Amino acid sequence: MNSPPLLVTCGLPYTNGPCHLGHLRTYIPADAFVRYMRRVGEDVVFISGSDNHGTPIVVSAEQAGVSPRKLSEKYHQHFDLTFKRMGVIFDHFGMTDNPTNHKRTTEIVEALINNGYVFKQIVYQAYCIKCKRFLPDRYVEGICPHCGTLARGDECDQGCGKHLEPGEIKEPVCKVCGTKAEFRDQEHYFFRLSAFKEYLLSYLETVKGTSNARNYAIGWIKEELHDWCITRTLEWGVKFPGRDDLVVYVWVDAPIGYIAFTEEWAKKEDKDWKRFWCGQNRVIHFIGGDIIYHHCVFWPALLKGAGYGVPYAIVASGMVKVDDHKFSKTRGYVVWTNEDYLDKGLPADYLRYYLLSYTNHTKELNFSWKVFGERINNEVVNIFGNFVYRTLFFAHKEFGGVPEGDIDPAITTEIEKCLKTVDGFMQEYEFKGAVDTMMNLAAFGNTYIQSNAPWKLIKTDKTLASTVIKNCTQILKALALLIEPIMPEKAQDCWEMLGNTDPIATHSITEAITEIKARSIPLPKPLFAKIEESQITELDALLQKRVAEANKKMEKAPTISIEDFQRLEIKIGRVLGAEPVPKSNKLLKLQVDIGNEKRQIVAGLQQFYKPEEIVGRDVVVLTNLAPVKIFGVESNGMILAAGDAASLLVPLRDVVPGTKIR
Ligand code: B3M
Ligand code: ZN
Repeated sequence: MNSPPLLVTCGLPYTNGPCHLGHLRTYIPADAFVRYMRRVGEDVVFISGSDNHGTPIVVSAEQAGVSPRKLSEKYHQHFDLTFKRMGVIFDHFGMTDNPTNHKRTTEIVEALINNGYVFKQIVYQAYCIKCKRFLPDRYVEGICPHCGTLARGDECDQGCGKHLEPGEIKEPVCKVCGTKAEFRDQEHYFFRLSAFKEYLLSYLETVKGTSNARNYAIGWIKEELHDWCITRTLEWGVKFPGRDDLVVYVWVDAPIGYIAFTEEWAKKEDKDWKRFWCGQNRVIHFIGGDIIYHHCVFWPALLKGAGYGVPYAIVASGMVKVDDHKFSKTRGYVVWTNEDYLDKGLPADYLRYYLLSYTNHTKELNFSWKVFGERINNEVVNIFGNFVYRTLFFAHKEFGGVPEGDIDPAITTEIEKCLKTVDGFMQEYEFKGAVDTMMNLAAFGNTYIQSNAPWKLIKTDKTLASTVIKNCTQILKALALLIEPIMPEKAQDCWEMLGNTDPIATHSITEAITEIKARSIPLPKPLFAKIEESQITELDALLQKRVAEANKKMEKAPTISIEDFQRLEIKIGRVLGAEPVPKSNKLLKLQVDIGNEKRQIVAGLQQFYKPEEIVGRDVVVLTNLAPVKIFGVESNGMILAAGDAASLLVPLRDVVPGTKIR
């Protein structure tokens, strides 16, 4: 049997927030790869969908006051539409909450159970006494046991990046109500991931894709391979077989979505999905660099354990920074695909070009509006656009279109060389190399037309001028065919400007070297519009404003020195007497012993404490505060209390009045 079609997938976006640049960094290269492979004759199926389960969605749905299903449907449509607007065209875009995936997940979990890879175990799970519920994954926050950073329940996202098993997190706090959580035991099911250590090591030696994926994964496996808890106490999700109170962990049913979506596509197209997932296959996963562990360790083990074929390649993209800052929605370092880009009237193709050509696929991409504007104007508009316009304008004016004549063999050789280099890069997921090579051909075209100056030749030797322009249109044809995976819309426009009417995507890239036939062409319009500096300034200002607003929201007190602190004199004081301040329903007048003297202090405690509740108690007093008169009563110091209900600070152990706090 000949090799099966390529099945390319993209990591599934969670349905709890809109599409942003971070998503596009994976989706656009995947789409360009698919387009390219099709145009060199591969049969490719391109699959993705939305990830609907897990606590992030439940938490967001609770906050929005809708059901997780409703929220998922809303964002599912949003992603589907946004990807289309960006020219990312899937053959199928499914939902993990749909019946096909519930069924496939159940089948796979049952297979794992039957094959002996699932065991039951008691775990100590964070539990919130106030909310009266267990706190899976993102319901809990605490300290990472590995590196000590503040972490989410299931991963140390700000620190060491490790996956955390239920019960591992230290000092857990309920994310919903802020209460300190306690650990309670609960029965859960585990996947025996440790049994796959040897298998995974040999699998990862041969898996194709980018080296970052392979190398990280091998490093982790050599360290330690823990069994994975694959159940959660949640309502929302795929039920664990035979247990109504448990669902499977979202990272079980999410990747299984890739299979379920293939099934849905196959049904629509009357094809056999098993060809892609059982036995040898050519499944290529495009993912973000933060989910390598899930795709290179957990997922192949799960497939293997359930008797399925394992992925052929894993392609992991580097992270995105914005203005040299870690991508962060809460800090405002984010670029929203619709709101900040498409809705501003910017062409999808510009962002596609920028994302594909900025740096290598596995490296960090640092987005800034300024560099974006510069690169589009200097490269796309000035090099590519210029060559298109000069060639077509001249061809139209002097010859009414593409003239008759032969192509110079040196030009054909140059194009062939370019095709070969681009192919080498694309096969290796080196998109930047491929785009740069295409742009080099455009630059070559510019040099060629400039040095041959057909606008001069036309006056002396019309035949020679016509040969030069014929060669230029041949280069242009090659460029349009080559650039289609990168800038599909602009490539189509260019194709039509060359006098064609059919879709460029139906043409093989190898047609770049077949002679362009003489034909008439319309008067050309500029293919690309320059991005105005004022627009860049405006877009950048919007970003800066968002960052400033985020900063304000999270505003922290400025750092002070130890000397600053030492200027405060804080002592333990014993309350000797307390009575209401006349005519005030908030204030109490206190007499406080602070060691070597007695102070009168007015404090806003009347609503929270009866005088007899605090007389005799030791409290914390700021003693060097300048005296003031409140309601005509002198106050000489301040009693320290916390929160809206003025909870008084008290020493944990006995100390004598006047003891300094340092
Ligand atoms: N929904 C998103 C992420 O962690 C997650 C991907 C699932 S891929 C099967 O990036
Ligand atoms: Zn709680």
